[in-house]
Amino acid sequence: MGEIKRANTVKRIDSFGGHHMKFNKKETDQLAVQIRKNILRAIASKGSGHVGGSLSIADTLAVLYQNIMNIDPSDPKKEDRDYIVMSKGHCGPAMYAVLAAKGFFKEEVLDTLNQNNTILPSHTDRNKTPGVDVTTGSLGQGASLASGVAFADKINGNSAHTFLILGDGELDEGQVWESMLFTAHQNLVNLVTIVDVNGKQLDGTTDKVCSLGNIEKKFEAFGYHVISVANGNDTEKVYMALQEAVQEKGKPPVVILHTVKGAGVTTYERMENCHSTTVKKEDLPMFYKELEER
Ligand SMILES: Cc1ncc(C[n+]2csc(CCOP(=O)(O)OP(=O)(O)O)c2C)c(N)n1
Repeated sequence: MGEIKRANTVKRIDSFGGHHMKFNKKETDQLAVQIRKNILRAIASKGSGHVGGSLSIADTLAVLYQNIMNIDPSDPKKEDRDYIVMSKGHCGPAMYAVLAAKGFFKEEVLDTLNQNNTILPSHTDRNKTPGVDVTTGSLGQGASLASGVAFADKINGNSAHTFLILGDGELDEGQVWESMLFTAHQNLVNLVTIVDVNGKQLDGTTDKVCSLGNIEKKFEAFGYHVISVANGNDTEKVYMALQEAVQEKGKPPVVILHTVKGAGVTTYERMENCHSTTVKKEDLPMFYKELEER
């Protein structure tokens, strides 16, 4: 964990994008389209992968990287950066898609997804990819890691935010609820939790596998400031929610996004199970066309 440590008392000045930048929906939607194309391209290079949960979180990643996060593609380790923890680490392709679109590395690298000696392993790994700060893949662990990063920042007086992305299926992990107890107990308002509620997990709907009940009420009961977004694939709605979250000073914020698994590509939206599936190279032009038109 040594490298995760930051210097003490790094203070954010006015460079924090989201607070001062006007939201440009067209630009953000264009980035979301590019992210989706990159996800499909990367997975097609391997033949199959985690399509559904990568596509459902694409709009949020566009908003975070375009409008909210303090990051610098030319200096991925800059000291006062915000951290992002893709706790549903199987959605590595979504992270690589946005990082490539933002220039952390060349888009051609996407074609090496999950191959030998790649810098883009199936699940996110902080030792391999520029822009990835936390290694994930074992569901639930990212939640504790994110709480730890935010706690360290609080102790050290750093004003950066940590953005934690959880899947709804991932909420079946007990470790998530332990980290929530801790986050509320330490009042980590610098930790912005985001839950991608696409209603499906690996082998069925979350209702069928292990019902979560009312996710909003559960977070509220744990002491969170709950922001629920009915259409979590609308960049403007997501932006407004994240703005509220980063400005929240009373309780740890959580943004609960109701999304569609496979969002943006009809073939995957309609598929009963698009969690991990094939993407054929020959279908890419058709998918790209749909993305540009929608
Ligand atoms: C501890 C652990 N158990 C099981 C798995 C296998 N697994 C990978 S993805 C997944 C489903 C996750 O569903 P969700 O969090 O809703 O992700 P999304 O639908 O957004 O892709 C499971 C069970 C895992 N990676 N880690």
